[in-house]
Amino acid sequence: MPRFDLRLLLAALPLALTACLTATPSATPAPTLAQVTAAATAAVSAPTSTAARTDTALPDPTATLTLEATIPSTPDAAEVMLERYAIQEVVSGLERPVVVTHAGDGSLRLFVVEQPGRIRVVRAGRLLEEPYLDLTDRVTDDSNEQGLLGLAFSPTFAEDGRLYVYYTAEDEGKNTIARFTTDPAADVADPETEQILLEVDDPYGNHNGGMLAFGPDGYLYAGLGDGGAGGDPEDRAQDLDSLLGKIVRLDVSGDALSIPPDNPFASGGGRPEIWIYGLRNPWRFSFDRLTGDLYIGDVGQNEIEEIDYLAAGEAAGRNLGWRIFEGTQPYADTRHAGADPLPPILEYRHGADGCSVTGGYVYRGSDLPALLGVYFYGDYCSGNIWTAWSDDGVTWTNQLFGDSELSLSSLGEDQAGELYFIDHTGIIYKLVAR
Ligand SMILES: [Ca+2]
Ligand SMILES: [Ca+2]
Repeated sequence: MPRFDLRLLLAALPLALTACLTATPSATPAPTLAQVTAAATAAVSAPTSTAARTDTALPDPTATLTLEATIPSTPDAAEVMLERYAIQEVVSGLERPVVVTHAGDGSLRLFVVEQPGRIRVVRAGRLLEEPYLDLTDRVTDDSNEQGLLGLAFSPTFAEDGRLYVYYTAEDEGKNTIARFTTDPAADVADPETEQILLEVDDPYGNHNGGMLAFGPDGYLYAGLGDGGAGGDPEDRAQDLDSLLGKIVRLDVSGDALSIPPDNPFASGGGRPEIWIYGLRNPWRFSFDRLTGDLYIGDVGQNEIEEIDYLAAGEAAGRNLGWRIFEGTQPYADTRHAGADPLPPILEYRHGADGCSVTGGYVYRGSDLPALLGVYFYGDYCSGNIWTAWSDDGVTWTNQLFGDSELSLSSLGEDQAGELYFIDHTGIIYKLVAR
């Protein structure tokens, strides 16, 4: 198969960060990656890391948080990285792919979501012609952020045959979460088995969220955008009576949807489905499959893209800031719904770095041991792929991994934890060693 080289931006972009040479990655990741990380010193403007974050940061919407970047100082890393890794084409010919995932059933199949409303199967490297599920009759993608946006298989799919999708409904553009049930071994599912679990009215065509993922607790998490337009005009992300601008946490283990009893507003104070709030458009988020930590890429307004991090057990009821803040910058003085906003761990400004963040995954595969524990994410507009890691969840090291030149709509994992990158133009790539 052809190889697609990761290429570093070696042009002399101004180094916009102030180096704060405090963090030397230790146990995680392994030393080989620590060498790779020095590429930032080769003049790439990597996203800034918010060193020394505390739970009480950003108490004052009129304040501006000072950022300090942590940039490793090992030289010649760009060469090391170029020698070690590449992204390799797995399958092409897809229509606007936005998800690649697995069913956890040992079948080694990859499932790819095409935004217009189809799920496709890749088996043994081959894209099956017949769609796994064709929902184009009920999905709208009239607006470029609408469509079939999310897919998650039940953690016990091999037994229960349940899968979950998130789409923009033909019916008034509602954000819709639905379950389908199928023979787990089949390569085609039946669209008539649909059971709609949650519908959320959506006033505008953009910011529709779309991520679905099961957490380590077995609950289904879904990311909803703030509804859209610009600047969250109805202040929904801070409104605890709205599901827009939230990540919700749902118990789908029974036949009907139910609310986990330990959801933060399960017994009042807001919609019981809410898990965290203050999000603008959490297009992609993921749980570290080893630690259960939550990573969110929250797409910014006009200036700042951000990555949020919530350690396992510390996420419930947190306010991630929007629209009081865009990244770490005050955006709009707004009603303060509850807890103090939690700042991002990483942010970057629109420009050469990109314009729309694509949250990714912590690498937990077996093919690339030097990358264990490293979070990969990127930007849709620039195609940049970055890595980030932390020993303590407080001080983060962030590093450009490469300029993929992809329209990077999503990252994905297979069952083994190997990483994939999706080019929205129709191609899936896998991260490989050279
Ligand atoms: Ca919307
Ligand atoms: Ca935020």
